[in-house]
Amino acid sequence: MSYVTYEQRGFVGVVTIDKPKALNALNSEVLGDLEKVVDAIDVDATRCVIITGAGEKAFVAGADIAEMSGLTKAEGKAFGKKGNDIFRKIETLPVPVIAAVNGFALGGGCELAMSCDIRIASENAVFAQPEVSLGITAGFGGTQRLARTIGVGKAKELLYTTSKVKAPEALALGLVNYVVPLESLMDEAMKLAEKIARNAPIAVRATKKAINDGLQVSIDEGIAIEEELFGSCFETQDQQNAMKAFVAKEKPAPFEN
Ligand code: CO8
Repeated sequence: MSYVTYEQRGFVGVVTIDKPKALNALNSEVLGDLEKVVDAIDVDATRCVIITGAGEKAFVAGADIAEMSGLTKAEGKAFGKKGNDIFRKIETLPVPVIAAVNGFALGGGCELAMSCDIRIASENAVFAQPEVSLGITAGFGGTQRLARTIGVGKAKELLYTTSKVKAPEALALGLVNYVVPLESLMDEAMKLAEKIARNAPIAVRATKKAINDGLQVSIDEGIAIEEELFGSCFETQDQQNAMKAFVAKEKPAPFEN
C-alpha cells in the first residue's frame, strides 16, 4: 500500500499524495512513497507531471509534526535532507511539473509546491510557512525557494510571522500562476499540462534546464548555458520538421520525440 499514487494520462503523469485523513502530511513513509513514484516516472513517455493532494481540504498540510516532535538535532537534519533530496529531484525532473494546490499548502506543502515549475491553486487554497511557531526553521527549502519565488522582503515577512496567505493574495504575490474553482482545478491543470505537451519535448526540457541552471549562476554563465542548450536543439527531428513546415506554410506534424 502506497500513500502516493501515479496515473499516466497520455503524455501527462498525475502524482497524488493520498493520505487525506492526515491532510496529506508528509511523514517518512509518505516521503519514501513520493520518492519511489518520482523515480519511476518514465520521462521519455511523459512530457509534463502534475502533483496534487487527495481530498478537498489539503494539498499537503506540512511535514508530520507528530513524527518530528521527538527528533534529535541529527535526526532533524537527516529528516530535512530527506525532504530536500526528494524535492530537488522534483525540481530537476527533466520535464515540467505543475502543482495543483487543492487546499492547505503549509510548511512542507508550500515547499513542495515551490519545488514545482508552475502552481495552480483552488480558491480554498491557503499557503503558509508556520515553522517558527513550532520552534524550527523551514526545512524543505522554504527559506531558499520562497525568497526566490516572491522576493526577499515578502518571503522574510511570511517566514518570520507565519501569516497565512489565501489564494487571491498568493496570486497577487506571484506564488501561484492561476486561481480556479476547486471543482475545475484538475481540468485546468490538465489543460495547461497538455498545452505544454503539444510543444517540442526536447525544446521544453532544454528550456527548463536553461532556466533552472541559469538561476544558479551569473548572467554571463546563464547565457552560455542557454547557447549550449539552444544549439543542442538543432538537427533534431522536432526542429527540422517544425521549421520546414513553417517555411512551406504547412501545418506541422505533432512532435514525436
Ligand atoms: N502533521 C501531522 N498531522 C497533521 C498535520 C501535520 N502537519 N496537519 C494535519 N494533521 C492531522 C491532524 O493531527 C488531524 O489528525 P487526527 O484526525 O488524527 O487528529 C488531521 O490531520 C486533521 O487535522 P485537523 O483536525 O487539525 O484539521 P483542521 O481542519 O481543524 O485544521 C489545519 C487544519 C489548519 C491545516 C491544521 O491541521 C494544522 O494547523 N496543521 C498543521 C499545519 C502546520 O503547521 N504545518 C507545518 C508543519 S512544519 C513543516 O512542514 C516543516 C517542513 C520542514 C521540515 C524540516 C524537517 C526538519
